[in-house]
Amino acid sequence: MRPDRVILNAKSPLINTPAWMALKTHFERVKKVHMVELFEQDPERFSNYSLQFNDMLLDYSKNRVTDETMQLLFDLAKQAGVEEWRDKMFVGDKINNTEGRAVLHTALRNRSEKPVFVDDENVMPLVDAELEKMKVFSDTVRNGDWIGYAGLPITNIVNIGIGGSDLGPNMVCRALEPYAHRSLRVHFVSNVDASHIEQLLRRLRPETTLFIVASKTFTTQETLTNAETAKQWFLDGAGRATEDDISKHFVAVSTNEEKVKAFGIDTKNMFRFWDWVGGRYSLWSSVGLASAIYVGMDNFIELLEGAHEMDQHFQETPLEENIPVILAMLGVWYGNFFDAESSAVLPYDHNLRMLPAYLEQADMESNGKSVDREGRQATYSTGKIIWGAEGINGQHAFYQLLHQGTRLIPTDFIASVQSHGNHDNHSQILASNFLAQTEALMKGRDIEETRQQLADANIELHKAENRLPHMIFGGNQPSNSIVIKKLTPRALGSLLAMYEHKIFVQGIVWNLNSYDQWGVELGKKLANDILDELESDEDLFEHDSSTKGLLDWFRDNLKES
Ligand code: G6Q
Repeated sequence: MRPDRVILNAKSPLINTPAWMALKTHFERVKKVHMVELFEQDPERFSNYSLQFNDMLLDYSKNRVTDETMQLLFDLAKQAGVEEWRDKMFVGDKINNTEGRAVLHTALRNRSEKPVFVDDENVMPLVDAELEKMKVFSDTVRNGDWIGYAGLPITNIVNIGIGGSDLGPNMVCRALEPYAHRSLRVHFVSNVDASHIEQLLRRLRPETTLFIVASKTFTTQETLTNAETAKQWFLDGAGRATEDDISKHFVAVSTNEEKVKAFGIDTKNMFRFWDWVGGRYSLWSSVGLASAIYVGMDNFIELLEGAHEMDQHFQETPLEENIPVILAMLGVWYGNFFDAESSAVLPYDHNLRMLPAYLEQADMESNGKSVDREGRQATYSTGKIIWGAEGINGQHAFYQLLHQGTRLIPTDFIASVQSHGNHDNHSQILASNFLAQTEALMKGRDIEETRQQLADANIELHKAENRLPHMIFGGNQPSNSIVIKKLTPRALGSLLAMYEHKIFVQGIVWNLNSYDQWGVELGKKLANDILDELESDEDLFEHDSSTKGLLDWFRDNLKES
């Protein structure tokens, strides 16, 4: 086996620090404790391990923790300087050290009067002006006053973007569907596979379609290719439309004015944001334009308000009662001490079905790093694999592994009590499944109980004994229950900000820069190099035999298509 190709001389010291070592010792003592015992020992466990924030309830009592565990985890957070780093983030210090940038998605939703400075400039007037521009534009489209080249109002909005310029607004539109304008439809095109845009365009008419080209850099190949295809479709399909009509059907969201102009979009149709907003943290900025049009600016502002309230909670609440901090430290506990590889997000609200995909990016792109802030090797696990799907569907699919697999998979169960649907019986069934699953994951089913159930079902003794080992559930699988009263724009804002801050805290504990993404940049560069080779049919770069073999296979078969 070849040795590691990357050998960094320095190692991050985290695992030798007092707080870490204290947790290690503690872990050895408590690792086998079953949650059933913890609940038996403390009849008040629910009230001791749950918190309320506005209309949100966090119950973290079904975790493999004691008071001592939590105290040691908070000690670790303090030792890592979570409070100091948090304060630096909110005041615009350039905590994204590899790119020399501030990290200020919180300024986008700063609903207080407080100024926020980047390089001595108060950015709040810029933020407010852009929000105002979004309001005017979204009102105009929603009221039917934005008239296309053929004299018709807009009925379909197509957001062309990828990654951070797609997942956030897409997820928000799905989550807030009940608030959507009834005669507007919104679509998201991200994949450069032509099937994506073609299948959509077949259903649309140029006269009534508005394209939002969303790209922070305005250099992303997939987005610009899709945008060019859309432009061509518009010009070809629109009959008497000319280049001048593009301004009625194409707007841009970007930080890069030059590139927007070069693409042919009038900069008066450009919505701005700034380099201190990371792509995956940008849904609060003008990247949220599609969602603002879809649900209306008032609801978009409510979303910001909800996030701002969570920002205040995160800033002002002691660590011991601080929801993002608690969730983050529980994640550290399982990832670094129990060696949990992944963590599942299981929303039971259908409208939150895109949340897992959104959080996959938010979390894994932020904390999927193996080098610490100072460039030293991280000798401990960092970001976990985040995955998930609608909880209720998962019960009929992958939950088997959660209940009886060999891995420890901590879960976030998310529910809204009051559905936007009109059938109460559905809500009760949904809630009962939610409650039953977290209970079963915690308690499991021991041998005696299982034997009794088999006897009650009149299963013959020898069959029952054969079946017995397969029907035992170990339990002790941790879960957080995050329950909101109703999925309103405000509640959604708080929920998303909660996860953003959880990710932040974990990044600080692991001493990472959560705000760069060199892995993504690598993908963009490599693809461009290989594209040159595909287009020119010449071998321009050295490749391993696998990549070369595949490249040739693609070349041969692309010629045929
Ligand atoms: C987000 C990432 C990445 C980015 C996309 C699109 O944090 O950097 O997902 O959002 O690559 O980039 P553009 O917005 O520049 O097109």
